[in-house]
Amino acid sequence: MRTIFVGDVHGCAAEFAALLARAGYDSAQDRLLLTGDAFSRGPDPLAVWRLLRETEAAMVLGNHDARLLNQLNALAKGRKPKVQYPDQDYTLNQLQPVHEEMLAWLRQCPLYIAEDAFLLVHAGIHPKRGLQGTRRNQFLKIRTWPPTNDLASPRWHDFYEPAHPLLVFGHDAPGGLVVKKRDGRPYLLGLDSGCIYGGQLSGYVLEEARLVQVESQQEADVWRRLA
Ligand SMILES: [Mn+2]
Repeated sequence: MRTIFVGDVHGCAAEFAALLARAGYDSAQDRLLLTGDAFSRGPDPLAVWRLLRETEAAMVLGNHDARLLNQLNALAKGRKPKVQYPDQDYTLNQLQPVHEEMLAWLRQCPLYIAEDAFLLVHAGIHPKRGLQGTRRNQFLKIRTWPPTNDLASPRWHDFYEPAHPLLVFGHDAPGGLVVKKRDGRPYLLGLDSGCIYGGQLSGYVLEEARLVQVESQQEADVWRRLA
């Protein structure tokens, strides 16, 4: 069995499918683990959903997924969901046929997945307090350390002392792909390489220590303008 990590898909279904092909994904032998933020913002969240279900992928909850979960919860209760930007209306409309099952699925997505060989989170962990000392909002949104909105600041992982064989995260498209190695093997992998902003979709095959990337088919900044 192989474990294939996939970075933040953000509704980029064609790139997701291309990445699986490039990684040689085989449903009989491989499992998929996603860094979260799979649906929001991009062109085809419904096709991403179908691919996720078809492959029985698992995912940690991202900040966009947490918001989508709140919105789907509101809709399920007959309330109007809180929508901040037009791209969120688009995502909700596209996902209309699967709102109910997606709500149930998102509810069971954890904030982290920890196994002997790796730790998977969406944004990161508290660099000093570690996994157990990380709060929900930090799992979902941490980027810089100390926490600030300044994208030029050092990242949480610049202060992280490796405590897991491999820590995989997403969320930080501005920071780009991060690969930190020890003894020739990655111990820290940031897989959000900004597919939705015209960058790449990144994945990693654990057993082969192999990074897999496909080019984005999105035009830079189209989806940023809607957000
Ligand atoms: Mn995110």
